Amino acid sequence: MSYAFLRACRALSVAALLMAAPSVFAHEFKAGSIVIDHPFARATTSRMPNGAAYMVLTNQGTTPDRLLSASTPVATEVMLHMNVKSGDVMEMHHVATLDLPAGQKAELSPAGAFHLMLTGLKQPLKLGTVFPMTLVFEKAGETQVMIAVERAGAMGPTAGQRH
Ligand SMILES: [Cu+2]
Repeated sequence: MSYAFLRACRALSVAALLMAAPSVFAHEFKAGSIVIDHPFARATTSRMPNGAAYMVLTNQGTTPDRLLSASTPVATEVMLHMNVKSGDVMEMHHVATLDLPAGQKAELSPAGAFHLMLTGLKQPLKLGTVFPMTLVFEKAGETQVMIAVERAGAMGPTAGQRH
């Protein structure tokens, strides 16, 4: 199936959407029975055309769901990528959807198998800012989350850290 890209908020300038993160940032979102925990991206420089976003998706419901697509005003496209080891080389493969089985957790992390690739960044992702991303789930529907831009090597929340 083709990957649907929603292009919301086109009328708003990208600069207006890159705002400073408030000091107390409730960094968990909910769409139906899907909990989206700590969505973050790594900071990029002006020479980097692409970025990546990570988050933990938990399906607290009793029926399976799927992440169908994602979009953000700060990039041309958001694609779900899977890291696949090919010999000694790690390749990124585009996958159409991410399964979210009932009662389970799907982790999109720098060390894990999946991430959301932001291609065609319209400006660098600046450390300490946040930007919106729309996630579309098969059953939970469409929801907007705020992605926190962390340092370039960020691996996500450290154990025990509250966010
Ligand atoms: Cu990728």
